[in-house]
Amino acid sequence: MIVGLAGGVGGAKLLQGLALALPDVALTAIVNTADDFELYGLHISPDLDTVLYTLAGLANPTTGWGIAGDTRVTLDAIARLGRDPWFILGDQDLATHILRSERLKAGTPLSAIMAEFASALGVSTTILPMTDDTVATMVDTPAGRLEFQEYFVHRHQEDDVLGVEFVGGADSSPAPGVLDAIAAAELLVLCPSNPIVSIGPILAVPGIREAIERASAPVVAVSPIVGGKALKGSAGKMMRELGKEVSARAVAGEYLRLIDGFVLDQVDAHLLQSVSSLGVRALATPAVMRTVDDRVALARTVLDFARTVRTGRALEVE
Ligand code: FO1
Repeated sequence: MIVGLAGGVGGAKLLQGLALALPDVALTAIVNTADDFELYGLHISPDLDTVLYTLAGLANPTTGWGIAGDTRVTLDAIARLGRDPWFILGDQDLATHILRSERLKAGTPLSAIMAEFASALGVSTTILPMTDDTVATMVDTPAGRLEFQEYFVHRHQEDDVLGVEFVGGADSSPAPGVLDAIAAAELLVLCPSNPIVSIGPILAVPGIREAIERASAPVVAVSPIVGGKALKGSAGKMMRELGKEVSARAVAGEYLRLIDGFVLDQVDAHLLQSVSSLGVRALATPAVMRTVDDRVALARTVLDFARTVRTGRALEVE
């Protein structure tokens, strides 16, 4: 079994590559839910839905999130009633949020709801939320403490980031199946998602980091930073504002003692030695996934590389 930890768009793309490269191997995705929020009384789970739609072949190819060809009739009507439709929810996408909210209100755990959705859409990958509990990424800025989507979408990531907190994280428990999947994994992949606000919340759920540290499988991370910039989203700007270097090497540094191998893009090949000096095996390869073929190719490279990395995360650190 292969287990991938993922946030939204970048993580979903590599998960799709893994699913297509190894159609007969069980794949489990453990997905960030700390970006979840409520809007119009509905529970929105952006990263879970991005993974679900991508694996179902439904994702909007331009944005990576939302559903291809979706319309905005409801959102236009919401705007006509005087509300600023700052978060784009297509009509088909809204069906997911309506049903999920109804099921949550009836007491069904998020993990069970995602299993139902995956089955309905013919997705064989097990898509697990990191937790069924409520965890919320809060971003501290000069304008005050902001909910993640308020910072990320509504305010266009323009505020300086002074700090990040995963409220509820310390009191949360892994969703059913998460720890078992990690223990049973033959390979663990930290997908190319923001290390701070996508993978960070998953590792903050008590028990998950420890389970990965204990896992006998090799752990390989793929850098979301290419050429000193984030492929998507706010990782670069956020890392800089938090006083971190914006580089693939800094991402590897975030995962110290957790990973055995690190995959970075070929344009960052000059960082290989510096990543190796962290005690992590490193590989440079084309890591930008523009097409579905790119996703499969990167997945195959990660799988081949994982066979060569030595597990033993207590490696010496410079
Ligand atoms: N990202 C945006 O930048 N703008 C949006 O309006 C937006 C809407 C949206 C709707 C559903 C969904 O599943 C994701 C959506 N995203 C949108 C992506 C999302 O906000 C972020 O990419 C993730 O939360 C970060 O991983």
